[in-house]
Amino acid sequence: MDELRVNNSLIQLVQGDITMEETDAIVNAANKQLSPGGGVSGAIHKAAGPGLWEEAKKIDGCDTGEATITYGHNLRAKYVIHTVGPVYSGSPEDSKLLRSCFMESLRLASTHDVKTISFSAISTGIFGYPVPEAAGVSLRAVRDYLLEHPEIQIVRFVLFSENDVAVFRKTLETVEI
Ligand code: AR6
Repeated sequence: MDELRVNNSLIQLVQGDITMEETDAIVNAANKQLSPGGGVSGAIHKAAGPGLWEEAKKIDGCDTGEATITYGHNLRAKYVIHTVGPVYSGSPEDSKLLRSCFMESLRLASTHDVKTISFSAISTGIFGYPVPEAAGVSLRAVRDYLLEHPEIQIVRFVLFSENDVAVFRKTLETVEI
């Protein structure tokens, strides 16, 4: 497994299906309505069962760059943290919003006693964020958070494709502690 130690915490990269993760929380690349949708969100809702949407629809949506939390229902993870990534536009605002997705998700993790958390590659599918750019923003955001928050022990990126793992691995090698 590819990993980087940040003080006593670990950033890990794995290839796989995030719905199978046994971390305390998994992070969904959600839409603003928190509805099932497609991509990883559709897969998470399918695996979690209808209770997830029942719970999520009572929340008043989620803005881009923000995050909200529900239970994991039929998933192994206790919680699903839903964050809405930016639709890639090529403007400097994209990276600010993507960084905010990670910071807000991790803040929710800390306040819910989540010690291990798995992220999908937010915004890099339907929302069109180029993977090399997203990898840099995402990995640096997590590194920065872990430097200040030792209570989070493991942050795992669960990437769907072998190519995404290769891109994240190359980027992880450039992240300084
Ligand atoms: N496990 C891990 N990663 C996955 C899985 C899975 N089971 N399935 C897909 N991916 P996307 P976005 C990867 O499009 O770009 C939805 O409809 C996928 O290969 O799911 O933030 C929402 O409702 C890609 O690398 O998220 C929103 O409307 C990554 O997850 C919109 O899409 C993210 O791709 C969000 O778009």
